[in-house]
Amino acid sequence: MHGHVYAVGIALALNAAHASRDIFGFVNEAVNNTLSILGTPQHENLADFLGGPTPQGSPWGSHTAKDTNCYNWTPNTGVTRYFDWYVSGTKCAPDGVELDCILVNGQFPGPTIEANWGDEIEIKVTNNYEHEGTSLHWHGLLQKKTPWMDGVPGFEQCPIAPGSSLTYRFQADLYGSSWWHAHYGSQFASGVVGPMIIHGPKNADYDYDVGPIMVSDWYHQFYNETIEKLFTKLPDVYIPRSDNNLINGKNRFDCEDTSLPCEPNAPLASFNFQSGKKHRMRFINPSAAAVEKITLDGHKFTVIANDFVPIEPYETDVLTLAVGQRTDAIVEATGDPTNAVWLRAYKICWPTNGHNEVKAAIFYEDADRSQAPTSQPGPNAYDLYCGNDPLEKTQPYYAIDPGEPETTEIIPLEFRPNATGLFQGEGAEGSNLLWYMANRTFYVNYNDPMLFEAKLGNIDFPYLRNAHNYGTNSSVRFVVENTGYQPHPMHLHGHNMFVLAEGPCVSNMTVFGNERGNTPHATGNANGTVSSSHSSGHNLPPRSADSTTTMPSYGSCWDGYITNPSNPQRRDVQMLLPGHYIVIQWNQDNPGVWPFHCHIAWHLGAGFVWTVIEQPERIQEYMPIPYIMAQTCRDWWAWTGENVVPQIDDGL
Ligand SMILES: *[C@@H]1O[C@H](CO)[C@@H](O)[C@H](O)[C@H]1NC(C)=O
Ligand SMILES: *[C@@H]1O[C@H](CO)[C@@H](O)[C@H](O)[C@H]1NC(C)=O
Ligand SMILES: *[C@@H]1O[C@H](CO)[C@@H](O)[C@H](O)[C@H]1NC(C)=O
Ligand SMILES: *[C@@H]1O[C@H](CO)[C@@H](O)[C@H](O)[C@H]1NC(C)=O
Ligand SMILES: *[C@@H]1O[C@H](CO)[C@@H](O)[C@H](O)[C@H]1NC(C)=O
Ligand SMILES: *[C@@H]1O[C@H](CO)[C@@H](O)[C@H](O)[C@H]1NC(C)=O
Ligand SMILES: [Cu+2]
Repeated sequence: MHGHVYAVGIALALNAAHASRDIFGFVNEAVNNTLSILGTPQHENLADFLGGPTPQGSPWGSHTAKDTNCYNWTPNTGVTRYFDWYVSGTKCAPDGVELDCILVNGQFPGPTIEANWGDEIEIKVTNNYEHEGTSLHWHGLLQKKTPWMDGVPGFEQCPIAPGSSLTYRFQADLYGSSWWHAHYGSQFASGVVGPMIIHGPKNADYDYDVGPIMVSDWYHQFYNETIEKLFTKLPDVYIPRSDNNLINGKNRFDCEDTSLPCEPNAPLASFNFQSGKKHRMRFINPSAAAVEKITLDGHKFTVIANDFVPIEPYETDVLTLAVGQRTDAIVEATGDPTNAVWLRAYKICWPTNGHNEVKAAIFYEDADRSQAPTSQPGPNAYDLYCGNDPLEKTQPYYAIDPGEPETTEIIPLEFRPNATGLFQGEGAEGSNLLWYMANRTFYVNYNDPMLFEAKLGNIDFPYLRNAHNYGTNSSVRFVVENTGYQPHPMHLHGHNMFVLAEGPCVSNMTVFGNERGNTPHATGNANGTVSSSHSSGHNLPPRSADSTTTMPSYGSCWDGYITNPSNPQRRDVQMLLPGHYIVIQWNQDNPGVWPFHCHIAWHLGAGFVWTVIEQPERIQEYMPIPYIMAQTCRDWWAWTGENVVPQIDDGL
């Protein structure tokens, strides 16, 4: 069976023979009440595509990954996949620690979207979370035919008011592995996430598709408390630390480390291997902040795709995923049929309270499933490097030469208080730290989506919208310069970015205050402990290295060298390391109003957003924004007429 839609009221048949104390991911409501079958024995391998044999052999006919430019061709399958989702506040306990969460259909991770390339996807989203609006974003899809369906509040829609629904409908315009998540506040850090698998042509052979493997940090604090503390008054600087690490929403916790209600022995995730066969594993990082290092004891990965971009396969023994990133890898089961080994994920590059490693069991077909694996970690299991694999290694399978851009922006980053006083957020009682991109920070207006204003011909947005009109330029290049000591996974909506170059921007001494490039608070150490003595009692006070004054002249970091100029890496999230720059570029082939932002929840919420206005004349003249989008605003305005929206953060 493939492609189930696990809707509300899912009843999971628990096999009584599977003892409830089995640690390997049997859905067990006593200790893990999140009703997700991901990473449990109930989850089955995925098919090559949904719906069985077709007259053309596949839903995309004879098109291959090698010969198809998916930025200008998409199959039209005529098939719609329907989903019915309810967002609600609930208790959940993925690792046995009971918390307030916001979940879709009571599941964590949320329901899987599975479709074929070119299918339509229709998702009715009802907001049953009584305290707040919400909106869902379909990460990595281009939304070329329906840019109003991208799900960013204040950009393409009003939030879905409590008690209201919005039916999203869009085409699966790229293929591969991805995720969906709330884009309202930082709701995604409290559970509003799930996988999205789009079947398309293969660029490598394998026997089994193991399906989505979501690897994420986990906080034992509800997201709005974290946000409120982030916006406390200087000189207090609050550093949100993650509490645990999860694979498909599963791990256990040492209950002595928490005062919250806690059940020990929550189940771990498990997956099945067949000896001698090749397995496709779809790794996704939906963390709030951490970089994940993923290894599989005694096995190698062959990387075949990054984000929604198939690449020329290469081998590695460790995968590095920053927030929002995905890697599809093939693992050959080289062990014998009785083997059982650990899949490991280790969270780095963000302060933690420990519990950095999560393990899931990989059982070969004849393994003793009652025993935990005893395999040992590989040499790179606890590697601390936050960056993605070198650009030389990650060549797209379908080559595109980006050419020279028509316009270029240099974007230096800063983390500093509002020089003139308060953050606009109503809840903030004084000056606090905000992110600035080229001296501009960001704050959204939920009530007035920018795409709708652009449709009316108004693109003269308030300063705090940080909006930049790239007009009819055929392509745009950004040089983003990070002189600070924090890493930033940079995400652009509506496009796959060409990643032309990356490299160091300033010396380790300037960024970190030492030549070794050590920064316990930013990159973590082997056990994730954060040194509080490092900087006068605070972990991350504003340091001079984060201020524009330390750079002699912006635009001086990149020497103009492009990696693989005729076919540079493309993806939708790229890691920008501390003290480094990245050079990205995209073709303006998708009229819309798109955010370019850091995907760390606690940075995204603190002003780290740049608004790209792409081809506004075409928005005004041609874009048929449907009536339901206006209705969502009317519902929102009605709700906010009677309820106060305490928007402390920038809204995204
Ligand atoms: C967080 O949300 C809950 C539910 O709306 C609310 O009761 C609580 O006051 C909020 N906390 C903060 C710090 O905003
Ligand atoms: C900075 O403070 C001023 C004065 O209080 C306020 O008008 C402005 O909106 C603030 N800027 C931001 C980005 O919050
Ligand atoms: C940054 O913006 C502020 C206004 O918000 C302005 O006063 C200041 O001169 C700008 N700084 C630079 C270096 O452009
Ligand atoms: C290209 O973008 C720049 C902003 O970087 C803008 O000033 C210019 O008007 C745009 N050119 C066209 C032809 O739209
Ligand atoms: C800076 O630190 C990094 C580690 O973060 C190290 O790899 C690099 O060699 C250092 N650079 C110099 C010039 O010492
Ligand atoms: C964790 O790291 C800190 C700082 O490097 C060190 O002082 C401490 O001993 C380490 N703890 C363990 C259990 O390794
Ligand atoms: Cu960031």
